[in-house]
Amino acid sequence: MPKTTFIPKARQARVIQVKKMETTPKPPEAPKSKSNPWKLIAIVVVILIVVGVAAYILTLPPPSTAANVHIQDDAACSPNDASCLFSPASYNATVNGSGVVWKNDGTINHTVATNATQNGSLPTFTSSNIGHGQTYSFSFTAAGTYHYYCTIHPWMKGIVIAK
Ligand SMILES: [Cu+2]
Repeated sequence: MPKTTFIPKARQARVIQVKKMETTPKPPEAPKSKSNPWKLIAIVVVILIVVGVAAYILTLPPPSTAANVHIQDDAACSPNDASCLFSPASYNATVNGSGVVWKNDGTINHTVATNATQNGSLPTFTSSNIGHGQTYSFSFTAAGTYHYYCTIHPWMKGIVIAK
């Protein structure tokens, strides 16, 4: 059974009054000024430029992750696994230039450590574990050929030639 709302007479009159007020014709709106299509195009172009520049900036790799030597692996690195390596195996660095950056593009931890036996009196360095996506950098201050390897996977070897 539908609900019927009881409206007292006095209120009914008011409702009618309000309804009457609503039906009064609205004054005609002021004619809209014709929008300039070039203005719209200019706004769209500006938005596209802003979005484009933002997208470009966001896709740029942060400078800290710019790597010189990439560490790669197959997630296993069983002994003498050739797919676990430093790329390039030999890298030319500038003495007192910007440091050489190793980046782990693999999935498991690696290290970068100088082979003191092969390098003689050259400065030494040993990184801590470099996890997936992490970097390690070393600045070369003495010219020479630096043999290095991964302490976790000692068959992974590389060379930095600092000149
Ligand atoms: Cu390793």
